[in-house]
Amino acid sequence: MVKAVVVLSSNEGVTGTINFSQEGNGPTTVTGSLAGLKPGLHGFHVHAFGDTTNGCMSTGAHFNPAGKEHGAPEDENRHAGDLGNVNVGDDGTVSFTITDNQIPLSGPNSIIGRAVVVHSDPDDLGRGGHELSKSTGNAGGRVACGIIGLQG
Ligand SMILES: *[C@@H]1O[C@H](CO)[C@@H](O)[C@H](O)[C@H]1NC(C)=O
Ligand SMILES: [Cu+2]
Ligand SMILES: [Zn+2]
Repeated sequence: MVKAVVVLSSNEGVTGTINFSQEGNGPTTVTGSLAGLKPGLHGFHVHAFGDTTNGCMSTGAHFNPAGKEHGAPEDENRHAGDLGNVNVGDDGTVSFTITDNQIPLSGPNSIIGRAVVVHSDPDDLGRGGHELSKSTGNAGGRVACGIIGLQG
């Protein structure tokens, strides 16, 4: 079992911790708990770089080792980092569990050392018809991010 954790940082009052675990070459389970977000959907992605020298902007684009277009988690044509949206309640919090096959914690496409980014707006999952739909899901600003680190 490989485990990883993200502690989010934010200039906008968002807090949260996200746990990752993977058994062998099986799917990765992601469990998270976030607070301080506006109610509704927020894009939730793995971005390419674990670099926050210029805040969340330094984490680069969505992790995309296969050179695909932006999409929904269930799409064949998606970035590996496309984990869809989290749905925040009226109290500004959300707890969620995601299971995904494209975000391994070991091997050449490992997400260890990359970053999780939470966005201000909904991810349109590539379907919004906006000029950014096929690259970012038009999910707006980066309100929180954190580096994915190995956990003991
Ligand atoms: C993450 O894992 C820690 C233990 O390693 C646990 O205390 C915490 O509740 C977990 N968080 C979530 C959101 O599952
Ligand atoms: Cu993103
Ligand atoms: Zn994407």
